[in-house]
Amino acid sequence: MLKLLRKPSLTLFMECHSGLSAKIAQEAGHEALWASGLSMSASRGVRDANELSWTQVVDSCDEMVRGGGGLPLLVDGDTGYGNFNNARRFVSACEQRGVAGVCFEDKLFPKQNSFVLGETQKLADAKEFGLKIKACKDVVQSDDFAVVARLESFITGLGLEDALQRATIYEDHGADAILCHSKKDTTEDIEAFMENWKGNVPVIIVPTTYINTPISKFDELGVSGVIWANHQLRSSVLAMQQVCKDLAWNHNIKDSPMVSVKEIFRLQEQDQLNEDEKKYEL
Ligand code: SPV
Ligand code: MG
Repeated sequence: MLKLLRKPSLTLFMECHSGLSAKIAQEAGHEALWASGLSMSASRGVRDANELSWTQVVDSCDEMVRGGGGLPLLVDGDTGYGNFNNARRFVSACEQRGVAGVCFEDKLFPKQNSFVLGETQKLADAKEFGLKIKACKDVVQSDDFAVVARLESFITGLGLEDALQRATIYEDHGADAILCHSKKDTTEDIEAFMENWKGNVPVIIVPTTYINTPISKFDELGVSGVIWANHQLRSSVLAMQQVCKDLAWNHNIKDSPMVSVKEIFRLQEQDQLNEDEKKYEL
């Protein structure tokens, strides 16, 4: 993943939350995947507030690594599920399962999603978070595995100065990349950060609220990675709500968007099993 983030052109990460969604992203031609905490939680019917255990997240990553057919997977590790020790155990478990990188945000456990209204969570002590990143880097085996430090300064209203100071501390403690998050509907925070930060590691952004910005603008600003953070989840919810209503109210699916059962079999590679049965069964 580090090679990918350090290349001159933008790396685009597509959200996934299951083996199936990872496969769909890979088939569409995406080059990298984002295992979204929001989507993994929502798809299991719980809040994005550390209601999923970290072993549930690791199990989901295992599915996504296999479903993504080799695409590098960056996993949303929230705040690291506790202190430096919990975070590094999570990193090791992810790396053992073929994950390509983990992102930790500088909030406190249990976290809340950054877009929750009225969210006033305090940030972690910057030095302590830096040491958490360092502890994670110290257990990573592969040179290409990325430990990403995510800044929540703009989300919590602390602003540019705090973001710049934190980014420098995190880079000094070995962060391979900085994820700069913003909830504005313009690129104002990201522009301010990119124009003022003097660090060297790649910067990743999550343009959920400023989704209509052309990606050429991110390139011009010097951003290295863009995460489309929740779009498979949101579009699938719409389709699921539609078909449930159609069947509940009209008892038919003539207007419901859906694929055939045959397409599901294709995505599951049923043909391969049929072939293998001929080979291995009497
Ligand atoms: C996620 O996808 O879970 C993220 C991005 O962390 S956000 O929802 O914007 O916090
Ligand atoms: Mg998240």
